[in-house]
Amino acid sequence: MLKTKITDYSISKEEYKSRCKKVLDFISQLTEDKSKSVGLGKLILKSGSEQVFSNDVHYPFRVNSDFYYLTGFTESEAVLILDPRADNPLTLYIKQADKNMIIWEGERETISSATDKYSVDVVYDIKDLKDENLILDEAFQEKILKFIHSLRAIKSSAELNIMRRANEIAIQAHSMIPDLLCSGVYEYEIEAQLNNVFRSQGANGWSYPAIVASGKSSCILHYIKNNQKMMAGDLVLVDAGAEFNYYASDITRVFPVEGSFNDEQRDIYDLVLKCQEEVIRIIKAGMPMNLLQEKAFSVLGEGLQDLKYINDKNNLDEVKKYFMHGIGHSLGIDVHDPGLDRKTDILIEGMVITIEPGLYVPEKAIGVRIEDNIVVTRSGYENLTAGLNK
Ligand SMILES: [Mn+2]
Repeated sequence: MLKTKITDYSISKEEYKSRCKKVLDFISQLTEDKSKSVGLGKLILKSGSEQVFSNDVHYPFRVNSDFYYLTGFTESEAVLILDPRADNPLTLYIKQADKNMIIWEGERETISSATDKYSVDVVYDIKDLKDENLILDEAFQEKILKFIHSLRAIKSSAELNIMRRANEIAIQAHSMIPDLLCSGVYEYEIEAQLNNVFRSQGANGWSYPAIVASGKSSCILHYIKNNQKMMAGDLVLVDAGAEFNYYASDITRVFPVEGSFNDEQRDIYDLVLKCQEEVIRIIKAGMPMNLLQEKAFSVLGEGLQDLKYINDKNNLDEVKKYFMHGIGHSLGIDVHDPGLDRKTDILIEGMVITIEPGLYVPEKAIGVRIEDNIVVTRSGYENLTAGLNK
């Protein structure tokens, strides 16, 4: 059996409270000069509803990410209202279980348990929420959500601890892969082993469906069929991460299915690795995100020209034929976390981003992407994925 580490990865009530306070202050600022028309002046957030898998079976419920960020509350059918002008600015409405639900699904939070546990001012039953309290002004809501996303982009030390653990679990899963690979093994067998480690280490599960893509499929960016038999001579691209305490990890590695890379595979792999290392090296607070993308284009362009894949390293269209996606994205409660614009934003201390250059040559069945998760610090970076070979 795999041993599970026992450590406190919770986020304090005070931290949730201070997140909500920032949002309340922001709403107050926005509404200072405005009329008190209905729907303006408050944020209404829903935790989400269960989704049907088939007939009367549901997918496991996963709470809305903004709702989780502000409350830590994870049950369905709840509503959070942030209204700085109300007597109770933070109000949580929850769906309590009736006798029948307790028999089939077990306990849910009650008014009293939720009042104890969550840092809101008051908790009511969802049945007491009047429809007129749900009228909202979409444009106003969007502004508040954008502000929440800017908060979410910068991680606290408690969040970073959770994300370190999400990475540790994913590293443990990825580390097993080389021993499992040989000709005749199916891609889904690797997927199964990854999910096994995620769950047995206490993660919620995957943070996105694992990509196990061998041969030509390694060039399909979001391949999730994972149903091919892997063959000697193929390479396999594995892009998989765990969600731990609602925070994602997102790691990609590429391996030869049997033996070692052939020369063409090796050339591409070495170039992507060189690019990733050079991009990571220049990360620090104050660095514009688009310079990371430009750095990747320049390293890959030069390498592709040397390898005679392209004629002109400065012709971006030629480079983009082989590297057609972004260098990375913000990572957090969502695997593609909001709050960081790749074209315009500047890195800030406490942001967590992925760095994932790739090169894809379908005609040679070579798809290589190498992806680590990086915390931006004042003077540089912390690589959360440093413990995994590449
Ligand atoms: Mn990614």
